[in-house]
Amino acid sequence: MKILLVEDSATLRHAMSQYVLDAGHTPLLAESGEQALQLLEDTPVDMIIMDVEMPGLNGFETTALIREWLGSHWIPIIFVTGMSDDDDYRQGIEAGGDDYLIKPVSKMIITAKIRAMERIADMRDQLNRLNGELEALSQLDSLTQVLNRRTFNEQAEQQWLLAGRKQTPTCALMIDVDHFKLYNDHYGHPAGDVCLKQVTDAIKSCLHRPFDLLGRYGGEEFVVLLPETDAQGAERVCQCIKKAVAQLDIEHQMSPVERRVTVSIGVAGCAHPRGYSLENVIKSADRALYRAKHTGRNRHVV
Ligand code: GH3
Ligand code: MG
Ligand code: MG
Ligand code: MG
Ligand code: MG
Repeated sequence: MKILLVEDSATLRHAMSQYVLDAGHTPLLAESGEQALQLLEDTPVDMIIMDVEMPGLNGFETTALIREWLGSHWIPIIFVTGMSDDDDYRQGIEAGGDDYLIKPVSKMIITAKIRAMERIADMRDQLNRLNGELEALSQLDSLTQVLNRRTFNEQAEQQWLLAGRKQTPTCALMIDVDHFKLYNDHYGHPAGDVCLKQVTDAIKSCLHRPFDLLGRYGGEEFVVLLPETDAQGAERVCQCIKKAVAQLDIEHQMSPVERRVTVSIGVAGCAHPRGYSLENVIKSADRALYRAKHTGRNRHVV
């Protein structure tokens, strides 16, 4: 760990710096609160050991400023001070300190306190990692691992606004598996799940750009947003998806369309998006999908 020592007495600074080194960490030194703040601007540290009585900013003031500056990023701050009143102790904790040691402090105590704070910092890291994983999970549909409806809407809205500003054509596709209820009824729900995953992969294989968005909109319904794509581009993507689904060659004996799984696609919004809301374009893709269903399925309709 990088440990910042803020201490105006040169003797103490060097003694503590040796303790920190002996404990296997890297000491960084500041003679004043001001110097500490300056150093923190371009050097991330893992822990701070802070004197209280110093010329200029005192340790409490410095700590309060550091806490404000770091926001929700917590690092341990330990006061080491000659001020031994109960009220000083209270003030130190109030200012944002995590521990309060009264001078003289032995090497053993400092080493043990560093170890205790290190353990808490490890827990913080673990929590942050878990939070990151949860955040990622909460954006995805658990079966297909594509964006869930909420996240699709959020990200699509951003792309849509950008497309409006840049006046670039953007298309939306609604994709729905044909006669999927019959598929489930005949092959069972678990087989239906496998089928949905395969259809997802087929759709994905036709989306090549990092800003193309794919979401699971409902049970067997997917939605795609294609920024910077005109009607011809959308046509190519639809052909690709139909071909990729056909190549999956998933048997569907009960389907009156074909004896394999097919999809219908509704396309909308390919003109430049000024004046249209994303919601309207998706509704319009849904209406086109309805027409695809009612004109025989296994097709795309604009
Ligand atoms: P259409 O061609 O008109 O779209 O007919 P359909 O049978 O596909 O449409 P319908 O909306 O009647 O049925 C959709 C079916 O999708 C019903 C539902 O049980 C199934 N489904 C929805 N979500 C899942 C899922 O996560 N897994 C499985 N296996 N089935 C699902
Ligand atoms: Mg001092
Ligand atoms: Mg339906
Ligand atoms: Mg369907
Ligand atoms: Mg449906």
